[in-house]
Amino acid sequence: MRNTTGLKPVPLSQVTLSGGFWAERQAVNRSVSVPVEYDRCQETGRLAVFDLNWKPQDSWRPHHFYDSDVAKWIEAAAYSLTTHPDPALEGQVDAVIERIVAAQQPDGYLNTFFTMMTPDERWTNLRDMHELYCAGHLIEAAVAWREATGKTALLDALCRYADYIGEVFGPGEGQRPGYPGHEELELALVKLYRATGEERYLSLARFFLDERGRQPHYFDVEAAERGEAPGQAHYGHDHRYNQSHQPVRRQSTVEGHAVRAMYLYSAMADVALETHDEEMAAACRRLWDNMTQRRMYVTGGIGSSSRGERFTVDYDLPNDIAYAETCAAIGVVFFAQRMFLLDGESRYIDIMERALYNGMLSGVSLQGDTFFYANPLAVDPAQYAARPDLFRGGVVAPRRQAWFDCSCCPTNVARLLADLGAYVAATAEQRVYVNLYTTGTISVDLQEPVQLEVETDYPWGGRVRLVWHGRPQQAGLALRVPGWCRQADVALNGEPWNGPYLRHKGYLLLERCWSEGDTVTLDLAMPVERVYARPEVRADVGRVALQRGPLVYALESCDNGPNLDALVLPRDAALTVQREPGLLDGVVTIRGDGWRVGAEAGSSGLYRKQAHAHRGVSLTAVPYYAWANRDPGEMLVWIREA
Ligand code: FUB
Ligand code: ZN
Repeated sequence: MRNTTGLKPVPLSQVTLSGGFWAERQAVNRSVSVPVEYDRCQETGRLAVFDLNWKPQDSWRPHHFYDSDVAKWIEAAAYSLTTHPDPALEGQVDAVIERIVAAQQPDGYLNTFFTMMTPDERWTNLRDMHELYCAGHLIEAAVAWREATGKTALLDALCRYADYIGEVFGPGEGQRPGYPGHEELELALVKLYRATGEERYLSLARFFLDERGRQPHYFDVEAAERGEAPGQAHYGHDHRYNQSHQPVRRQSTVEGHAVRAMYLYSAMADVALETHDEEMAAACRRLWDNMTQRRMYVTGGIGSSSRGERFTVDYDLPNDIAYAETCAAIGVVFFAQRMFLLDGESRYIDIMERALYNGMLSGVSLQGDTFFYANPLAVDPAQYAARPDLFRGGVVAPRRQAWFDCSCCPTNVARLLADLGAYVAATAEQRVYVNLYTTGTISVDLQEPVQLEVETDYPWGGRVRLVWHGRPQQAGLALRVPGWCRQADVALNGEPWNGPYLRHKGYLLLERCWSEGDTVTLDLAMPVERVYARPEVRADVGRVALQRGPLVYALESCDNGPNLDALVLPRDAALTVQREPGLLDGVVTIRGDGWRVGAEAGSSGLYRKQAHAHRGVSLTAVPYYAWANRDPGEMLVWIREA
């Protein structure tokens, strides 16, 4: 049995982010994103649905997963209030919760779309209609709200709903052997189990996982009951689309809709962890390896195809038509955290960090009021405008947008950013693991209480200073050495560390009797790195990406002129970094000398027989997450290399 690490995340309430990179992003999230998302939920009827009185003449129409957007907004507000109390926001959430609770039906059912629009169709189309998905998001919101405020009205309502779901679904006589078409409820039930201690929620989560992909196939059976022709595929997709093509324990390649997949695998890892289920854990590890070794962008984005928002085949990672939904990168963060808890290896956090700093963070503007749904790695706005069919116009744009018809991403970003403290550190017995380096404090109870004060300029610089506060005690401090880092030096109280240390599963494990004021300085060498994809990734052959620390960089046309594909970076070009406090809320830029192809004047004709001339140019790259915050233009991650 491998999954016995005993690791527990340090809860959000015990971590403060007091300055630096993530604290700044959280401040924007709190002061801009959370309020604007409330307004947009209000303007679009997402709040009003809970009043159950929609009329055809209303300016909006209920949608079958509107409930989930409001639930994610509540979660964002709950996490934000945990670290930054705000009575006005709390009152606003309380008022929303009152409307939600009032929408609950006498039998416990709680779904606005079905209650209002199709009351006779409850549970008739689990495959497409997101009933169980919405239930999951409401449960997550209820747990978060109880944890943030101690208030139980929403949790009580959602326990009733979960109990009702547990009556409808299950292996017993008269119960349905169904499961969510869009996974989400499974991981929410594990959260509900942890919040209440009620084993039945964990069992229900495991039931849903183990029913998935069994024969006779539930989605085929229910489709036949709806009178659909056998084999009629969901939006043209097969059972892979929702990961029901095989029992989950047998799956070994990441398939289908990427967000669904991440929520499923997260729940599988949760159940593996809670029940010491080694077979389930092994499936999670296989899926993780397949995803990270073959089907993930360098930004941590996943799900390369806009059609079906899904995974395709190994190494199919096109850049310009990359879908890489923001929610999918968020799902990677969820899955990574659970894999870390399962196995205690830092490689999972490496991927979490990749997704956080790149594919997730690109989803929100620096101002916090506009969002990307898709996160391509190469953008030419003219092409986007001309070919909306190819790029699914609307969700992929050279500019972030205020909201979407299907607006799952904005509230997902808000809830993750507000909850970021919960990903910073973990404990196992007498050991503190520091996973994300960010200025603030981490408070934990080992044999004695400890407060770790962390100060760092990360991700701009690799120095991290950690001060131990607390009574003397023998303990371990496990400092993550990021996978991108080739040289990590550590000092204690100003002297190079000369005590024993272990490199353990990617951590620098410092064991000693710690005393008040002991100061550890970790220096992570952070040069610019050139990153190459394996040649099977056709889109990246002959190209290089620039990375410094956890940040992947991109060229933008506002710095480099139009047609970024005509730029070439010689392999031996020196790359320099510059701190630019006035640019893009303060970034480090990377510069190097390269060439521009085809710079000759007066060249005419589409094709010619002479090779084009090259002109020397200086290239400037900015962090990928910060692209599209200036004049709209082109962007490119994978640069041609000579
Ligand atoms: O279907 C609910 C959410 O909307 C999914 O998670 C996203 O991919 C988007 O399709
Ligand atoms: Zn989304």
